[in-house]
Amino acid sequence: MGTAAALAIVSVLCWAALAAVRGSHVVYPELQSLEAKEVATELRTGYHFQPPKHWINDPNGPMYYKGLYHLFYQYNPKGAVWGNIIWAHSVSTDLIHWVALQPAIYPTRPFDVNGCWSGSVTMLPNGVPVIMYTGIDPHKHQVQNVAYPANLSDPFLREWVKPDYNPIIIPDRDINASAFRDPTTAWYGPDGHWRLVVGSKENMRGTAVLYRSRDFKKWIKARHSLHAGLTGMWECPDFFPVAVAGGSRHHQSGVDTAELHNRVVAEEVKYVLKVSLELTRYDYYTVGTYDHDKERYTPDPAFPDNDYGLRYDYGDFYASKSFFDPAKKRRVLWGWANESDTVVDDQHKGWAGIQAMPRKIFLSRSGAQLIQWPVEEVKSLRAKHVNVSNKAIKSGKYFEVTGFKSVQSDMEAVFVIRNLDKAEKFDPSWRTNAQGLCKNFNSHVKGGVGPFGLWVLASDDLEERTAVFFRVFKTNDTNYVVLMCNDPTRSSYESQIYRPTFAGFVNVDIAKTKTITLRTLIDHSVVESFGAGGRTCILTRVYPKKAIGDDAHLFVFNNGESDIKVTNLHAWEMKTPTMNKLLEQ
Ligand SMILES: *[C@@H]1O[C@H](CO)[C@@H](O)[C@H](O)[C@H]1NC(C)=O
Ligand SMILES: *[C@@H]1O[C@H](CO)[C@@H](O)[C@H](O)[C@H]1NC(C)=O
Ligand SMILES: *[C@@H]1O[C@H](CO)[C@@H](O)[C@H](O)[C@H]1NC(C)=O
Ligand SMILES: *[C@@H]1O[C@H](CO)[C@@H](O)[C@H](O)[C@H]1NC(C)=O
Ligand SMILES: *[C@H]1O[C@@H](CO)[C@H](O)[C@@H](O)[C@@H]1NC(C)=O
Repeated sequence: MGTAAALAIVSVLCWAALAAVRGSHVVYPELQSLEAKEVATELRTGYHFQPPKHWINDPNGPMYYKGLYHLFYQYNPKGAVWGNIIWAHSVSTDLIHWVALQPAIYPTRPFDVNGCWSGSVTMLPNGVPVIMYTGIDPHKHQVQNVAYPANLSDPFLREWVKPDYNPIIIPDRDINASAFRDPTTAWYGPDGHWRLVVGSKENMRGTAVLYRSRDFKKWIKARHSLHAGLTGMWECPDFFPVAVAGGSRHHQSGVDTAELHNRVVAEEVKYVLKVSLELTRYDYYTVGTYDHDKERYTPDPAFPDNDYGLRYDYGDFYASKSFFDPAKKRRVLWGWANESDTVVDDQHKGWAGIQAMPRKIFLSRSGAQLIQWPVEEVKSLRAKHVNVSNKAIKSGKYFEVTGFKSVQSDMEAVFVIRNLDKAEKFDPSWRTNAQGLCKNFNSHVKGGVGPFGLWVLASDDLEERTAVFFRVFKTNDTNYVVLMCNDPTRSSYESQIYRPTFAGFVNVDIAKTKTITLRTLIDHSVVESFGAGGRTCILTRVYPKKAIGDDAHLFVFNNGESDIKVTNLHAWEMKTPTMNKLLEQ
């Protein structure tokens, strides 16, 4: 079928009542197995993870095994919309260059005949990795299955075997069998039991249903869940330890989930519980304590445990999963960034979805939040470099960073604010609505201190541009609030594109530092920003029409009354790594 015919069908179907939601994805039955004939390259990302074509979503079971990083992910081998879900599999030596292997897990047995959904890997003490994933059975019930490598000597772990004793966890009568998925990595308790949680809901209550097992085969549901909250279905829970400052290990080092039976270690760690909210489509986390005996996780009171909780990322970033990397003693986070264009666009492009750059995560020194930073290996892609130093930007002015191609680049900047007197007054009721605040005070609205920051993927006439910026408000004479925004409302002039002004507050003492840093990874249709050294992160997908290829420009702007100074700005063109080339076998 030609593209025109395919598109005609698409436009008839998409907006018809056929679209339904299954799991948490919109389902287009007629498009699920419509093979992409062509792959549109114009807005494809260069160094973000993606397969050669078709739909991807959640990262699954990331791990390190015998010198290789493994990433599995939810994949539709047959089309560019959600459906036919299997576990695709890729490996890398550096988290940057990827080779695609044959799919690891796909429907073969009654316990996963209707889909192989998300899950995690647990490294058993004998060095054997085991996958636990959600299978969709003949009754469309969500059940949990395990799979083991067929050949432990193969560092690629190409082949996985599903034992006949699957499924190993089935929903009992108290559990909604249509809302019971995404098992976590298991942790080992001092009592010799493995434990893990599965995401679920009871009416509006999201729950992390707890199971325990001695042999990883027979699992028993605990009397109460690990934790629950009134936020609707919890998808993709992730539960892991983080080092605290002042302990015997550096606070930036990762802690292996499996190490936790050791009580000495337990005194030097806090726990993080992250859940993905099916209703609002974002990932939030709390930091707290875990009581092995009572089998309970308790968030520390300082962390809002609700819709206003701290987020890994205030933009397009969902279904994330972390793993402990023993090679570099760090915890690495993967997260899925979906498309913001339409299903018609995705059919046309032949692909949909990327993974955000893997991020190193750790608890901040103060313990108030997690810090995220692109893994250091990203720097290996840096090529042509330009820099700007000590450049003042007066009120209402901007300048272009020239001499390099910014369409696929990495940029780090340090902004200095000399004077905070002009900061606008902050209304305490705005505390819970950074996104709404950024919508009202967008990059075109002149401010006191800020908006200042970048226009990325901008056309030379600035008709198209995505703004990444900061704005400082004053609560009183000594206290300030910093807002970080991503405003894609002028990224292109396609009316159908989803482009909310994403925003988060930044936990910095601006009165003391007078400085704020910004790192932005620009990659054709993704803008991934890390404010204040990774305290606030925002990823956005944008689809410029003019600002593509060599016509994409990078500007620094200041639309506030106070002058701003860029003390240092470094920008690099980024090379294109090997991205999921099929391994010759
Ligand atoms: C297991 O993997 C190793 C390493 O790739 C290989 O040499 C060996 O032939 C494999 N064994 C089987 C039974 O496939
Ligand atoms: C079970 O979950 C499904 C999917 O979210 C929902 O449609 C259904 O109403 C739930 N059933 C009950 C009894 O809550
Ligand atoms: C920044 O660029 C200038 C030239 O514009 C150069 O002399 C200087 O060495 C560069 N600094 C760094 C740190 O690369
Ligand atoms: C300013 O606001 C902060 C935080 O809201 C508060 O702790 C502090 O006491 C206030 N200072 C004054 C002088 O009102
Ligand atoms: C990504 O796409 C946008 C636009 O279609 C939706 O509004 C988001 O809900 C969706 N995000 C996720 C995590 O599915």
